[in-house]
Amino acid sequence: MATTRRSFLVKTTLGIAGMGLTKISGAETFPATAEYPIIISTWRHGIEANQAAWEVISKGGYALDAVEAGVRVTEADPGVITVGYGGIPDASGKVTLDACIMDEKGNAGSVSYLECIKHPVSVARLVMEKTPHVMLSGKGAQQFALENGFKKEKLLTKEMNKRWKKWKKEEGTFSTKINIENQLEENHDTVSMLAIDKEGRLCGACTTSGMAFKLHGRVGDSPIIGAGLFVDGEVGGAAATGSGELVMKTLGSFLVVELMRNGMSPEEACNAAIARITKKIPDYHEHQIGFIAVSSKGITGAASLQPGFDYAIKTESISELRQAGSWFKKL
Ligand code: SD4
Repeated sequence: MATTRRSFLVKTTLGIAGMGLTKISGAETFPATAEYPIIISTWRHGIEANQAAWEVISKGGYALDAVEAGVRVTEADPGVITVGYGGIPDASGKVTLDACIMDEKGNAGSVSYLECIKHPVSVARLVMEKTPHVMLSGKGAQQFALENGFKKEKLLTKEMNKRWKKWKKEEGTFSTKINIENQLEENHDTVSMLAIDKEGRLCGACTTSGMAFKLHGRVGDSPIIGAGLFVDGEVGGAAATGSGELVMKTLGSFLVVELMRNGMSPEEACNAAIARITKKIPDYHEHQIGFIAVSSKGITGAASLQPGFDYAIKTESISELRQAGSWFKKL
């Protein structure tokens, strides 16, 4: 895998006595947003997703309806080539989708390796609400969706088919690419959203087409409860984006929420989860990971491994894109 930018480690002491943590540099400093309703989403496509979620929440709606409505916007947008319709296919030319959803009570639903269904997040919600299970995968997930009124649709656009053919000819084997999002190239760019509604109910959702040209059958972190997303309505929620394998090996979102439970702020917890990855995974420098988090009181935080991870925040008074602090700093 080619590393396209030189980076160096920035490690400064966090100042949490005895925790031996490292601080992530480069975060712009914002006043802690201790308010709700609030919505926080990964990447710049989170702005439009937040807007749709806000329409639900501002009218007094449920955070679960809001996160579903929000990420459906990204799923339907062929301009976002890493989520839903128009997503980049796997190595065999098939678009396979992963998604999950979780409510304030800890109920969860998820789908993985789902083909030909445009809104996997809504199927995940049905799994949560209509079955005794948490996760359905592949053909079974598709059958469940069809039985519940979803239609089979072609998700591979002409443009993505062309790109796949080009990739097949020129590369033909999978590789991760750091910070591809900022180079305006395709790779991983999941939308994850956390929202607290007017009644203080915290819910989250996460949906993706996964890594570009992944091996056929590969499932990432996004549909794994505790990896791509975790919500504890009494503590907070967290969600991830980036190289799913690293997030799965460290159960990243669960870790962030547990660190918040033990007293860290959302930002400190995101930083610590990134630090954990650097400690446990030898080739971490070849990947990008981003975490977003919100406490049950509405304080937000984020952190990433490489520079360039941005996330969108929406409250009554603000709608903006913020840059997360990163472990590596751009030279
Ligand atoms: C995955 N985590 O499938 C997803 C991809 C991603 O931003 O998050 N992209 O590994």
